[in-house]
Amino acid sequence: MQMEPQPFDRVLSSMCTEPHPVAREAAERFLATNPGDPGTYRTVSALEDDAIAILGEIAGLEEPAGYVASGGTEANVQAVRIARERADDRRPNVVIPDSGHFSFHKASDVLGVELRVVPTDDRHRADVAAVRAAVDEETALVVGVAGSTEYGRVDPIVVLSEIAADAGAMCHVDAAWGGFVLPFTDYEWHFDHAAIDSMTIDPHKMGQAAVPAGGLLVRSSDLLDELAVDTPYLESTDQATLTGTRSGAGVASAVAAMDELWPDGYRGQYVRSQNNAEWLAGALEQRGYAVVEPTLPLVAADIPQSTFDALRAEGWRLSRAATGEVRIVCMPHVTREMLASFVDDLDRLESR
Ligand code: 0PR
Repeated sequence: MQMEPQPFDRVLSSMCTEPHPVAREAAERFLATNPGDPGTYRTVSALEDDAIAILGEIAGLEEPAGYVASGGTEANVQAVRIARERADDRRPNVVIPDSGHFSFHKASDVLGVELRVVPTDDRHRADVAAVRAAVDEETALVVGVAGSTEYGRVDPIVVLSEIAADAGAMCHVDAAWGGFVLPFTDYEWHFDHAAIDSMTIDPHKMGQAAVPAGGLLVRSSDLLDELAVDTPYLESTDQATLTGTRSGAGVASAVAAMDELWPDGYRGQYVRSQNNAEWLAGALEQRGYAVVEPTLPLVAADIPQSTFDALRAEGWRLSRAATGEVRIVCMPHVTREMLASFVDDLDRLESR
């Protein structure tokens, strides 16, 4: 029996989306290639250079360096690994706001670094005073989030990077989700704006590439050397990625999507998504729900548990933030029509 994937028409909390048609086509074409062996799979290896060049342009990186990872988790783990390597023999700690993604907990487990999780302020952004207080001479890395998973908020990246620099620590920005919408906002989030050492920016989220396509960028290629291990029997001599064999489909689809959409296509999508988020926030507020204002295209709202359960039973794919709000991520597949139908269902269920 042939199985079909779940349709996107009621998916509201995911950070994945329908890949752009050109990305889907490129993924299929490169399905059997392995950029983990660039000596053999030369075309996809060249495409990876293109991917990093465009990601670098998006993120304001003058001399682009990095690689296409399996996702934001791998990119974040590797960023922590680079910082740990740079921190010499000290037992290092990583300072991160509580809005940081759970992949940093995996990094901490795997790499044996201490995670110092500090509170966010009333706007769900890293509390700068708390970050400053947590940083000490053993801090290897300060993490800022540019587009948080739960509320889509952007930390004060410039200040965080200054705190890091003052402490002799590195600064990592997690723009896994936000990286493809932030270029069209006034936020200061990228390499040109601050002393950032590394960044996660995922084509397989708002970038409309096929999974798996995460992005790790580093300020200079010597930072990648911290990750490199020798690969004696391959034509290439070392490998900086965490995975060995990896998907050429992700790499090729990332390039196809970015070639097609950067910048105008992404700008148009940002405008549509942001308008949708603001429309939904307004509709929910009108109905008396407490809403976290969508500063990026992500709406969080206090919807009672019984309604949440009823909506899920109707097929809406929804999840909650740690503090309970329902999250609606306005990904490219989330149209105004879909949101209107969601609000209709909400009205019908609430009036029962
Ligand atoms: N950094 C941030 C800010 C993220 O939001 C995420 C994932 C990651 C890193 C990790 O990225 P990968 O999942 O690519 O490794 N945020 C979503 C989340 O955890 C991922 C997700 C995607 C969840 C699709 C569900 C889903 O259907 O909620």
